[in-house]
Amino acid sequence: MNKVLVLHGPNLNLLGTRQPEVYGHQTLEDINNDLYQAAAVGGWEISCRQSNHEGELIDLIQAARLDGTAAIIINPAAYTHTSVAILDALNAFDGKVIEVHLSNVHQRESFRHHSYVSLRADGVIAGLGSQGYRAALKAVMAE
Ligand code: CA2
Repeated sequence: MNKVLVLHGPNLNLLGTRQPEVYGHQTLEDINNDLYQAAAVGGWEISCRQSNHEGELIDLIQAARLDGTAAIIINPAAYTHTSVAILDALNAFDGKVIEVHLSNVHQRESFRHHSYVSLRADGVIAGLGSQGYRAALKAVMAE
């Protein structure tokens, strides 16, 4: 069965509890449940993981290299703008990579305009809220 890994970076475990005007009202569990359902309908295996730790996200990306994962959908959160290490880990992954941001990072502070992960991503979705994850999964499953 085709396999996709969804990675959520730091602080995204707080979704739905604060700053709904920026990140929406859905919790991370709501988003993941929606993705599990859509993947099941499409016949894909899916794993959704969140971590507040850069090294743990890197370990998960490295594990995906070896377990037959076909694609990674990643919202690296603040690490988007800082992490060469996550970029390096993604560069060692052969499958498809889609970068997702809930907010339109280009409408926000200038430090959010640069993404290391975009150097590797096959596609980038920003500003569509939780629908961005669903769109990313649809693109992955269409391959
Ligand atoms: O728009 C996005 O998805 C971001 O990746 C979210 C990150 C931010 O650093 C990026 O620039 C853009 C922040 C995630 C923090 O999530 C929270 C959710 C609820 C309450 C507080 C933080």
